[in-house]
Amino acid sequence: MQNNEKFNRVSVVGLGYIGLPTAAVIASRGIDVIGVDVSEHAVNTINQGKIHIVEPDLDMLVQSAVTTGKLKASIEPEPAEVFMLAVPTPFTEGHKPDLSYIEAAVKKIAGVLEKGNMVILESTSPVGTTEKISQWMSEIRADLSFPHQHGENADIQVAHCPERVLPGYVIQELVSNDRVIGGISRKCAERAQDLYKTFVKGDCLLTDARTAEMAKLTENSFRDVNIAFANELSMICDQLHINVWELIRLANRHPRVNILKPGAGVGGHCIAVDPWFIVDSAPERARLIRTARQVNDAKPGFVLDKIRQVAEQFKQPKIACLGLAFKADIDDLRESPAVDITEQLITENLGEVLIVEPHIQTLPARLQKNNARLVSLQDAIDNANILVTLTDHTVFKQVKLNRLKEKVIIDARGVWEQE
Ligand code: SAJ
Repeated sequence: MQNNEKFNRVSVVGLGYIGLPTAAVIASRGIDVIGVDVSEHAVNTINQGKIHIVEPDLDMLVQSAVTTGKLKASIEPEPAEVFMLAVPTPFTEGHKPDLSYIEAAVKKIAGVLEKGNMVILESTSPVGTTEKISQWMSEIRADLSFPHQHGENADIQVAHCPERVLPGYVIQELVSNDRVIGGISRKCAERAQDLYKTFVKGDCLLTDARTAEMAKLTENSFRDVNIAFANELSMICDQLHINVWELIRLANRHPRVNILKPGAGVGGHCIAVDPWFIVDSAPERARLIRTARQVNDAKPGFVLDKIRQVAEQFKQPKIACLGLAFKADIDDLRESPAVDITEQLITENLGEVLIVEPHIQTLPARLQKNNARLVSLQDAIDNANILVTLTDHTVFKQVKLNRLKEKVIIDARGVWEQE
């Protein structure tokens, strides 16, 4: 069903990994989109039809949306029928959610709001945030009515529709994934659904705002808890001298068992963050979720200990760290346990650190030290004494195992484990 006629102008606030693809996809449906961001660099880049982040197929989509005049970026907000907020929600000291980006975005758009507009929060947020947004706006715009006070009769609709796209597949998943849409009132959810139906092929599932907030946190906590189970198993198996990869392969042959993969730790800005929002809201109850976070956060330290142990066998070892990205086949180094492990090795000066990351051209500043260099996979295999897999990039899996015979291997990602 095409509902484009219902929306002429949509504003997306925050033009990062979620906001920019969302803006471009909506623009591709023929709706005028005005993207707002605090970064002049991002705004200028987008207005030239280019992109400032890496995501497959996004460049072409943005270029065409800008060329046809459907997408425009700006520092300052402009009037629109819908405002979609896609700004970061990190945590501060003590794993407390930091809502300052949302608050700043809300204050920014409040001035241009008009009766009949809708505000949709896309950022992953603690339970209660959508209601807070309605509250913040009502404090600034006493001339308008909001749904936390006036329900179905409010001038402004406010809803939460958490993003759930997987980095690397964003353009595809933005369209194909089902969406959970939570309104402060039913009318808010229904109006938001009208917008999502213009570009989503998956189902739109309506609920209240609090349940939608919790649904997103639950999805990522589910994954975190399951990865923690795999990581804990890997550490138990190490102690018991059992090959964890073989063990998981065998256990997964049970029809109702599906264990995930152990790794060097859980990275990215979602799975390692979102469970803390649940813990913060219900600290007494969220025991399993908290423990899972702690288990996953402890895994990089375990991998480091393994490297220290084997490094002792050498006078001045060459240690190859394979992969810096937080997961396979992407270039995103943010919140990556692989970067933390590599940095620690460099700082401890255990030997020369050869870094292989095929998706980058230069090392991040924190790794640019005399005892470290970015090398090719070939160079690492030829020259390192110890090889550590920190990311399971496909290119690493293609290495012929007979080339690794003379090496000490710490395969934290199971890259070279075979059936
Ligand atoms: N990881 C493992 N073992 C596994 C699976 C993942 O160690 O078996 C690690 C990865 O290496 C990585 C981390 O977990 O370091 C997270 O990777 P991921 O692929 O599980 O997830 P993200 O962070 O890229 O994206 C997640 C997705 N959520 C779920 O799959 C439930 C995505 O759909 C969300 O939209 C995204 O978080 C988000 O923005 O919240």
